[in-house]
Amino acid sequence: FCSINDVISPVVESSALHAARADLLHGLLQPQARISPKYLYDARGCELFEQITRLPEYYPTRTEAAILADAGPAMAQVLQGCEVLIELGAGNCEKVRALCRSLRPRHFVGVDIAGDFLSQAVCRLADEFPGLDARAVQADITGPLQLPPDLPRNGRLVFYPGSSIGNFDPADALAMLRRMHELLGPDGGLLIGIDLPKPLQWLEPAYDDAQGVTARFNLNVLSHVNRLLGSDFGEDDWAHHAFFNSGHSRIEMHLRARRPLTVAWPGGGRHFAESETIHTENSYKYPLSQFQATLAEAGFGVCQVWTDERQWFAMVHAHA
Ligand code: AVI
Repeated sequence: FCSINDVISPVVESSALHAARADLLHGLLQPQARISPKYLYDARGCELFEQITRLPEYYPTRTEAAILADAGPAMAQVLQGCEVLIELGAGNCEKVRALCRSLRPRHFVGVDIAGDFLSQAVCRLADEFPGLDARAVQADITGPLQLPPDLPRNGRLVFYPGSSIGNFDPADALAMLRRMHELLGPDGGLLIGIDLPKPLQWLEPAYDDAQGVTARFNLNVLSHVNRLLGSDFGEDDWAHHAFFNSGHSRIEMHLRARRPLTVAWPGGGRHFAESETIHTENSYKYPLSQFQATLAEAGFGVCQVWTDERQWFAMVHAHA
């Protein structure tokens, strides 16, 4: 069944809004202004991200899907015994379908910050897999996670696809992996997707596509911020800017002021010089050995890795 009414919100809405405002103000007032990438995902942002995943330049989604399809039988062998599938950042629950088909888990918990979008996706999954106990948990996965208390602890597999771990700075990624480890019993595991380093000619267009969908995705964060903060950012005043920072092995997304401008919000504001930027996202491209070392630091054991022919993307399985 699908427990659409069972969406768990960890905080009452008003305190969540208060925390979001404080977080946004803190970021906007730094010398290098920043907006956390989690604000990219309002309803419109989720739609735009779905469009990104279908762009010819955006290789991660289809490369990962191909690995999941090709290595499906081998993965099913390694992951057998998994009865409880927990997907973090589940979104439209598209990627977990293949695993549900091969593993036939009894329980599925999708966790995502976008509650309505998630609930609908979980309902569709429940329709497709009769007998699956499918639940939606609305939560910010960057914080402590409360799973339904009656969820069995044995046989858990945390599924974190899409290389979303790459959107966290290394220290935060380590902290997240540690929290994932805490969700698992001794027989649990993690199946995680990571995007590997590759030549610039493929990397940069994936974050600056010809149709301008990624630009719209990046600019849309300003409308979301306006709604949360009561600010007066104008999308036309800003330009999308994405580049690979090789020193940090990450794509950086910024919004660059097209002219000198002042943005106001209740109780304050900030002046931006022409070309000054707001940093909106990092997307780290981890060498495999470095990521495996991070997993070990987070408490995970022996890993199995599946990758594509070009070694652009990897699915890593780690034991608790
Ligand atoms: C969700 N995340 C893994 C995407 C990425 O590739 O870092 C977000 C994204 N940003 C721009 N395009 C896609």
